[in-house]
Amino acid sequence: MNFDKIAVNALRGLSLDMITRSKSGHPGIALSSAPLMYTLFSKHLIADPDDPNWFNRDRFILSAGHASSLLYALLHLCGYKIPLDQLKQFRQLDSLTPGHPEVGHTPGVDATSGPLGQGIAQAVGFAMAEAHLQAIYPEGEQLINHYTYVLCGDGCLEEGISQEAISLAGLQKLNKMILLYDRNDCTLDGPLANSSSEDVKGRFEAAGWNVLLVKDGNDVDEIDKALSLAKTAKEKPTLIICHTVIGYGSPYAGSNVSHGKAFTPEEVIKTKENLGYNFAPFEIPEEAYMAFKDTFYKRGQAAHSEYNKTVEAYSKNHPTEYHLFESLKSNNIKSYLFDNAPSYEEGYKEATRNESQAFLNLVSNEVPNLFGGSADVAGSVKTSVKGFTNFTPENRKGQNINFGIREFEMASIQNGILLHGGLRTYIGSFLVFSDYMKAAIRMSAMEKIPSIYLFSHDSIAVGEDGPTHEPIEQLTMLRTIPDITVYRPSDAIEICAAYHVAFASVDRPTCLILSRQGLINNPGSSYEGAKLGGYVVSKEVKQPVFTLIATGSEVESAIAVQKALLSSGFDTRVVSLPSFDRFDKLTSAYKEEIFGLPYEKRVFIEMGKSDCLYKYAKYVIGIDEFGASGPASEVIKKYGFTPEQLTEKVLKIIKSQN
Ligand SMILES: Cc1ncc(C[n+]2csc(CCOP(=O)(O)OP(=O)(O)O)c2C)c(N)n1
Repeated sequence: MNFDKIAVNALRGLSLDMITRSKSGHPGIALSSAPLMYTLFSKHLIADPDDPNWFNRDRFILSAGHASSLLYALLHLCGYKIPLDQLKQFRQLDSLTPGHPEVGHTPGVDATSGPLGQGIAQAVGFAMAEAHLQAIYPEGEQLINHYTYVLCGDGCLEEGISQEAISLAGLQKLNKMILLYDRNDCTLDGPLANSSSEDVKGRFEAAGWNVLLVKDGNDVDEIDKALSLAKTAKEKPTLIICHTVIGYGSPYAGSNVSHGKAFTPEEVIKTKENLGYNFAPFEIPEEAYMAFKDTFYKRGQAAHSEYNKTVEAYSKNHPTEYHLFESLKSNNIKSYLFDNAPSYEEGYKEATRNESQAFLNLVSNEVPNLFGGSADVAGSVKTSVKGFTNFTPENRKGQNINFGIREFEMASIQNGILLHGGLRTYIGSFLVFSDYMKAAIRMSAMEKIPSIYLFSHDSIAVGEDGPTHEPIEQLTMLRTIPDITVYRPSDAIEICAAYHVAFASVDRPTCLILSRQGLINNPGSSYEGAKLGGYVVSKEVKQPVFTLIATGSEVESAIAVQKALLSSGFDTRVVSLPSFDRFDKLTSAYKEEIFGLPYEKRVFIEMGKSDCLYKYAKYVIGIDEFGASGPASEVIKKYGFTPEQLTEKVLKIIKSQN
């Protein structure tokens, strides 16, 4: 019996039933992509629905995340623990079937997707992780050896990040990355031709990809052949352009109207009739399940048990490496890392970007699975690690990734690598360019992964490069992203604490904000205090009249102000607040104790946008305009941040209060 047709139609029918029931979703691509997804899962992809996180499974990333109904329907038919009832709850609160796929929430979903382009971008990270892991273990292909499949639509390829992604995947010859492109020639607003006239084939070929063509995206055999061919590629990633019809079979076939319109029940009946699939809503023919049971399920089970045997033999042949592999499969490296700060001589002075590099070197000695790099600013952000070689097609063991000037893709790759598992990562750029990465940083927070962002050149002290390179609002931007940790350490001791927090995390990204200029170790600097997020770094002599709060390089300045104020007869306290999000989690009693004085008697000093600082202090000395180009000391003076200028400003505030 030919299960192909019935299974494809079951996917289409179920997707429509889900969307129509919830009165929300995207039927157009579900109808056009069903044969692609069916062919991939029934004939190629290897995974085990009984163990959805099996480490050596093929990964699948739905870059066109709006096709979620199709993915959930597919996973259900494939035997993942997504009951039919959950398909009926599509897009409803607390269901297993949210609007767009969410990793860690729905079994079988390997990455969160929906923001177009980011799925392809993350997939590059998955493919890199696979290649690197295979290389760092002896006979590593026994431990890790799988494909990374992606499905995208026209929209993903219009997004700029897709270009960064394909360019890097081509350079790195990621031959086990296979991108299925549902070319239905429509986007949300209309025909693709309204917004793109590009030669996609030429574009991918120029980036070093194989390009295969499926002329009829309804032809399962043609798709099957293309996938088989793609898997034989030795040197290049493969794009399979599949010509399809948006809204296939529906009254809106070929029109963008089908893109995001929940069909009426009558329209669903009509579509099913056209497809020759006459089943009631959520009625599923047994053959549709069989179509996956005898193929996908059996293949996955056999592969998984074969893998278990191979790995058992491996554990005997390479016990040490096997143990390491097992222990690093989760992102957990909690057991290790600086439980104390190193001791420093009095007056020790260093840029926190240099301190960061020193810690990276230390981490690399202890963490054998470190993998990272920067967006062409390794020399400035200090992300190069002693002994690391470059990750290249010829040297898959290399731990240093040259991301090139592709910040957004770099951040997405990091997300992909961590979602894949088995490796710890870091990436570096200038703080001001965190804007380019914002969407991926946000994604890492939602994906609950321990991405580490090293952002140097953290203020107007950048100087000569001028306003385009001087971060003003970026700290605020990062601090407002939920579920990430942001650290702006003031010296070597605080950065040690920040490194500890970053590498101890298993489910939360961390941004480390680093200075370019040298910062002196503050005598009262505290490793434990910094870990908490805030503490008294310089006590009052007797009875403070004001509390000065600062972060990063401004802590040093605040302490200088404190000294100057004392000589004018004003006793103050200085609080260092390297991490707002960590500090905010502490009890109000602790926080009040640290501040010592009420809100009205506090001033916050930071060389950045002032808005979010009012949370802690009634008075803020910040910068609410773009910076200026000139030598750092002059720029700092222009904005009134020399210790003398700050003293004058704080004095004025204190006097106005008393
Ligand atoms: C970054 C981003 N911008 C916009 C959207 C909103 N959006 C969702 S689907 C879509 C059109 C995508 O077109 P295509 O990939 O061809 O999908 P199809 O029309 O075939 O469903 C848009 C604009 C989004 N999800 N992500």
